[in-house]
Amino acid sequence: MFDNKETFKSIFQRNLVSKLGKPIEEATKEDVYHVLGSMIREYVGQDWAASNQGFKQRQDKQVYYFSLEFLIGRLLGNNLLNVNELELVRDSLAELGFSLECIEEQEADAGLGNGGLGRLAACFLDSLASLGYAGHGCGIRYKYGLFEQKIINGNQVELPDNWLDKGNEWEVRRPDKKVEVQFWGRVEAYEQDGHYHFVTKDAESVVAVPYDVPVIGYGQSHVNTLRLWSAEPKRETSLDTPSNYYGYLDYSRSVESISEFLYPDDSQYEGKLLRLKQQYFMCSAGVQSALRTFSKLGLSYDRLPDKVAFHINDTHPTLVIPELMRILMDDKGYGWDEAWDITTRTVSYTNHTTLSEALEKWPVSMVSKLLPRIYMIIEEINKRFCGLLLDRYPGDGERIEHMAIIANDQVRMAHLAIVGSHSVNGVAALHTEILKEREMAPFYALYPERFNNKTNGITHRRWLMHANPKLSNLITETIGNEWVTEPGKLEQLADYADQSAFQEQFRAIKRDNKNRLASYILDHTGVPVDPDSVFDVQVKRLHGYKRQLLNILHVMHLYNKLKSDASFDMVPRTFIFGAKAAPSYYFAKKIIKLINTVSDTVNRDAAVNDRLKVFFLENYSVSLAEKIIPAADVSEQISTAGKEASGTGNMKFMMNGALTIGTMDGANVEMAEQVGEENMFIYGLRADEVLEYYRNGNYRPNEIVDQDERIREVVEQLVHPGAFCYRDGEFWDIYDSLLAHGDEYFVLRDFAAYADAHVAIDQAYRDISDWTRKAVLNTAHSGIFSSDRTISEYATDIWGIHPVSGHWNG
Ligand code: DL6
Repeated sequence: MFDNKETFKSIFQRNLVSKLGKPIEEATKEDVYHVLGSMIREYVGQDWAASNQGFKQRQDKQVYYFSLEFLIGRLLGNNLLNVNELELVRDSLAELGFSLECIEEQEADAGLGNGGLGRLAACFLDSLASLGYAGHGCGIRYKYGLFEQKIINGNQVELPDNWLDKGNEWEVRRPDKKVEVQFWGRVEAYEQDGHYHFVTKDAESVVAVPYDVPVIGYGQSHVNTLRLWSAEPKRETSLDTPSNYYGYLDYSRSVESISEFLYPDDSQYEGKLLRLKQQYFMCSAGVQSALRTFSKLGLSYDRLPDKVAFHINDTHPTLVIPELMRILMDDKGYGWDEAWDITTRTVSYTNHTTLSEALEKWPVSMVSKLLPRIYMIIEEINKRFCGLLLDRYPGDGERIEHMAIIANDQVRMAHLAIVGSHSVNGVAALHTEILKEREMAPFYALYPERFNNKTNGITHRRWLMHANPKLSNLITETIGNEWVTEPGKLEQLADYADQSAFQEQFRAIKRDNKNRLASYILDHTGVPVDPDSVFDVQVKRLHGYKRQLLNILHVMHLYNKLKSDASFDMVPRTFIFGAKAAPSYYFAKKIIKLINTVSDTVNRDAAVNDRLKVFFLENYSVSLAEKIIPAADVSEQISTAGKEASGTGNMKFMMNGALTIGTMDGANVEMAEQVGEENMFIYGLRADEVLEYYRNGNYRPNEIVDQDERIREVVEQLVHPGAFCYRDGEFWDIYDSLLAHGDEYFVLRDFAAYADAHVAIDQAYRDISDWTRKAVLNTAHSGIFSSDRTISEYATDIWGIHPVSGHWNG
C-alpha cells in the first residue's frame, strides 16, 4: 500500500490538506484518525469492487450471516494489521509526532452488540474474509449502540451511546441498494390459474437503506461486506393537507425508531413490538438484497441453495425463513413444496443458549397484526409440521403440543428455526450435547442429521496480534510466522515452555501489559495497583449464572481472613471486574453495587491493601477488553456448569497466557482437553450434578451456611451493617437469593471448592517458573480456538463453500 515511511508521510499530509485544509502542524488527533481511516477505506475500495466483481464472474456461493448484533469494536488498528501496514504507519506517525495508540482511541468503539453472541459474529466476519470465503454480515445500523456505563455511588447508570456523532469513516451509504419492507396491512387472496395468490393491502412501507462496511481479510486482497440496514421513511407520501403532514411526521418518527437503538438485554426477551419490527426489518431487507444479487446470475431459483446460504445467529433472525417462503411463493411463483425445499436447504441456525428465559416467543396477536402475510406462512408451516408429527407419533398429543411452533398463543422461534433449516448447531461440545439430550431432545429424535457442534472461536488477529503485539512478536521470533495464518502451529511453543530464557521474555511481556493496565486503572480510579500482584480478572456480562457473586463473596472471605489472622500469608492479588448489566436486571445491578462496595472497603484499608485490591472497571467494551486481557494472570470462568453455552472470553485469556479458574462448563471443557487439567484450576459441580440437583430438588443452601463458618460470615455481612454493608439491609435481595430463594446458581454449594482452587492458585504462583510454563502451554494449545478453525468447519460442514481467494503473504 505504501512503499516506505516517506511515501506514507507525504500521501498522508496531502490527504490532510485536501480533506481538511490543514497542515500537519495544525492537525488534532481526531483529524489524524479521520484522515487515516478514510485513506485506508478508499484504498481498499479497489479490492472491494474487485472482490464483488470476482464473486459475480465466478458465481461463487455467498454466505449471508444474519445477526441482530455485530460487536465490532474499533476498526482502525485491525484494518491496518490486515492490510499489513500497522508497523509502517505506527513508525511514520511517530515521526510526525503522533502515537498510533492515541489515534486509535479517537475512534468510537462500535458497540452494536451485547456480548458473546455479537462479538462472535464480528470474529466470524474477520475469519471469513481472512480465509478468503465469500461471506458477508447482515445487521442493523443502530444509531445508538449498547449503552455507556457510568458507575455513580457504586451503582450502574446507563447513558446513550451516540457512536455515530462524529461520523463513521468505515461505512458507505448505498441508497442505490435500498429496498422496501412492509408492515401491518391485511392479506387478500385471489384465485388465478387454479392457484391461490396473496397480496398485502394497505401496508405501511419502510425504506431500508444499506450502509456497507468493508471487511478486510488479513494478508488478502479479498474484501467482504458487512451490510448494516438503516430505516428511513418513504418520501413520496402526499402531504397536501395539515393532517397528512402531521400524520407523516408521526410515521417518519416511528420508522426511524426501528434502527434507533440496540436492545440492551442479552438473555431475556420481553416481546416488545419494536424488537419484532427490528427483526423483520433486517430479515426482509437482507433476504431481498441477497436475492437481487442472486438474480443477476440469471439462474433459476431452484439453484438458490447452491449459490446462497443464509445463516441465522440465534433465533433473532428466524423470520428469514417465512420471508424467503413469501418471496419464493408470492413473487417468484413457486408452490409450497418447492419453496419449502429451497428454503430449508438455504437456511442454517446456531443456538447460543439453554437458558429458558432467553428462548424467544412472540405473541400470536402481535405477529399476526404486524406481519399478516408472514404469520399466515408461519401458521401453514406449523400446520404441516404438526401433521408430520401426528403421522410419526400418532396419539401422542403431549409431544405434539410440546414441539409445535405455535402454542399457547405464542410463536416459538427456536422451533421455527429448527424446522425451517437444514442445520442446527450448538457452540461447544457440552452445549450441543445438552441441546441434543435435553433442551431439544424431541427435535433431535426427529431430525438427528441436522444437529451438529461447532465450538466457538475468536480471531487471533485482534485478540493476540493486535491486542498483544509484544507477545506476538516473541512468538514469531521463536517459532516463525506460520502460526499467523495457521494458528494451530502455536503448538510449537510447547517446546519452549520449560526454557528459562523464553520464560523470562514471556514474563517480561506480561509484566509490561500489567504495567499498562495498572496505569489505566490509576488514571481512571486514582488507586495505585501493584504490577507484581496476581491480576485476577472476571470481565463479561453480569448475569446470575456467570456467578460474579461467587467471586466477590470469596474476595470478602479473603479480606476477613487478612483482618482476622495476622499470620495469613497470601501472594498479593488484584481482583478486576468489568461487566454491564441489562438496565432492567435488578439483581445484576445489585451485584455491581456489591462489588463496588467491597472495592471501596478493601482499597481504603491500609491494613490489607498491600495484599488485596479490588476494582470494578467502568464501561466494559471491546477496546477495554483489549487492554485487560493481555494483562491477566488468572481468568475467571466460573459459571454454573451447564449454563454457559461456550464462552469466548475464556479463549481470549487462554491465548494471552492467563491460567483459568473455571468450572467444567461450555468450552472450558475443551480447553482442559487441549491444555490439560493440570494447567488450569478446575473446580465445582459438573453439569450432570447440577442437573441432578434441579431434578431431585434436594439442594439445601441453609445447611451449607450452617456447616461452613467462612460462608456464614460473608453471607451475614451482606445484611448486617459493617465492612461491606453501609446501609442496613442494603444487600437483602442478594442474601435472599442465596437462602430464601434456593440459590438457583449453586453459589454456596461451590464456594468451598472455589476457595480451595484459589488456594491452589496462590501456591502455584509462588513457583513463578512453573507458573510461566503453564501460561506458555495455555498459549501454545489455544490455536484450535481461533475462529479460523470454527469458520472452516462451518464452511465445510454447513455452508458447502470453499475459499475463493488465497493469501499473498502466507
Ligand atoms: O456463542 C457465543 C456466546 C457464547 O459464548 C456464550 O456462552 C453465550 O452465553 C452467548 N449467548 C448470548 C445470548 N444468547 N442468546 N440468545 O450472548 O453466546
